[in-house]
Amino acid sequence: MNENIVTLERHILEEQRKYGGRGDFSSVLSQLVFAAKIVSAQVSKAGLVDILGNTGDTNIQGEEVQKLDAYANNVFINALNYIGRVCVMASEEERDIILIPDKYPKGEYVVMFDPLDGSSNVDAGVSIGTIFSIYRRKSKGSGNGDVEDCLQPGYSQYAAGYIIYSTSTIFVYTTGAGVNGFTLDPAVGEFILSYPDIRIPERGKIYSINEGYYNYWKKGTREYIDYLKSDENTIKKPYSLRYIGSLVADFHRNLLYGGIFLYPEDTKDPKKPTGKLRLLYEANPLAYVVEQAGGYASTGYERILDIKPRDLHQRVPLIIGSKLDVLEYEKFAKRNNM
Ligand code: AHM
Ligand code: MG
Repeated sequence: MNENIVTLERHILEEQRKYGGRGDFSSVLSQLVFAAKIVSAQVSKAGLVDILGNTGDTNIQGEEVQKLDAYANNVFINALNYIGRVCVMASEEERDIILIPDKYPKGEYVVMFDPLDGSSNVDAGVSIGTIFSIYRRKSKGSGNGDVEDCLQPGYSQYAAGYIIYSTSTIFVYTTGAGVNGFTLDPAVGEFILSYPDIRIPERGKIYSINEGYYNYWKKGTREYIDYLKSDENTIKKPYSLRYIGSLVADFHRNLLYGGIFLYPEDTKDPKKPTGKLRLLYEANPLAYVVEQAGGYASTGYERILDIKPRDLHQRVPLIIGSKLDVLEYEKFAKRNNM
């Protein structure tokens, strides 16, 4: 074997040696890697559910088949709850915080995740992903953590990342010292370093937004999108529109090639006037990744990582990607959206 091949496990180990510690954090990360492999295997069989047994139905072995997002949620919870390193979890799929069962010891870390983002795309075989965010606990003692441990601002994140289930499965993460991506080699079941030290171009050529909502956006957002396509835009023209409708996939492409992803606030659903995406499970972890890669994430008015969360399922406008593009959007938003 080529001695320069860096597996994700090796990377985790080398980081631990570099920064010291008892390996508690490494074991949280290793369990996320393990869960990612399980979910990846299941996602790759997604097109067969109609044949092997559908959601809510029983399959040919007489077992109930779970929806893929509920399945992924259970995989991540069960991979993390017994290791004695986690004190509390939260998931986009669960209304309340997830406590560690009494029989297991509790640890120092808080883990939050969106177990399967973009799952409405599953039936069409479109890329989907998992997004995760890790914090140190704030609560005292060695018992369960609480909701305040989960409501820390994004700048306090200890680590964050995502897994994209696509033509290949890719695990991208940061611990605050750059961003690295690893591709799963299905033949040996290992993630191999394939995108070392990812840097997002300062300016991109891609914009990603659900333009069908144009009439529901605020004025500043409409002006910004008009501007990208107009002759006034002398910086980089034309921008290409790329929108998969699967956040992890749209984000990952823009991270590699440069670009801006926008899910701004709109008036489409008066119950969700602040956009659709969740601060804790989607915006914060991706904001941490993008900043570590040299990009920026904003609501249009303020830095995502500076927001003090109020509740577990809070939604925020999310504008994220190449730094100069996001800063330019902010100018339009601050002028005409507020
Ligand atoms: P989900 O968490 O219910 O899967 O929804 C999040 C998804 C994102 O992946 C994607 O960016 C967005 O919803 C697309 O929404 P829309 O169809 O409104 O453009
Ligand atoms: Mg989601």
